[in-house]
Amino acid sequence: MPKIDAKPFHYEFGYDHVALVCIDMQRDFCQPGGFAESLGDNIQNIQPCIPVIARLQAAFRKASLPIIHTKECHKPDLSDLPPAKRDRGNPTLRIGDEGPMGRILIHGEPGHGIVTPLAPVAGELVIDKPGKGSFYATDLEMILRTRGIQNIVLAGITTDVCVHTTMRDANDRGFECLLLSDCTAATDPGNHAAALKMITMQGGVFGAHAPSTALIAALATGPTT
Ligand code: C5J
Repeated sequence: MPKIDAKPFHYEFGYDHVALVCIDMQRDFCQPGGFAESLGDNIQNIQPCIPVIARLQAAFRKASLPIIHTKECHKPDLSDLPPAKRDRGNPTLRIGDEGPMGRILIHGEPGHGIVTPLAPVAGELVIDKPGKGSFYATDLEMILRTRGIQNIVLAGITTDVCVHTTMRDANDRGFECLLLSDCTAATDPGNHAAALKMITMQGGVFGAHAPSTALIAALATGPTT
């Protein structure tokens, strides 16, 4: 069983029980004119993780291991968008408003799509989610349990919001989580660092974190080691 040098503990996983969950790598978060920019967030802080995640995805695909993608979005009639989410803050465009990439964070619009370098390939599951956590109002838990997944590797954005919420919810459900520090990003680098630090408290309260290098090397070696 491979052991990854992670913080605050070595992370072990079984090749038959691991899945990569790539969270919300959508144009609406990564590209100009989308949801993140409308909130005043600095998307330049999240763009550098795109090529690193692409290398990670390639390693999972080469090892024939599952990748699950999530996309944060809402129904065109906004029936799954509570005012507590839509009315938050003072953005230039709110969820559902028409922007340069179509309606902000709405299912089926160009902004809702995953950025081209990280696009899912045939056979990979894509989960639409209305919340921050990937388990809320989705089939993710059933999908993972049906496939015998016990180890979740987390990549995507943003570290401090949707990735952290997903990691916490996964830990509560008994999944062993590894967050990859160079395959995640926050619009505020200080929040990214804080999110990593929080993981290490209490001996790894939600799991562990590590850069992707050791995991990619382990995947390349394969299950015989
Ligand atoms: C946010 C996310 N920040 N994917 N979504 O609303 O982190």
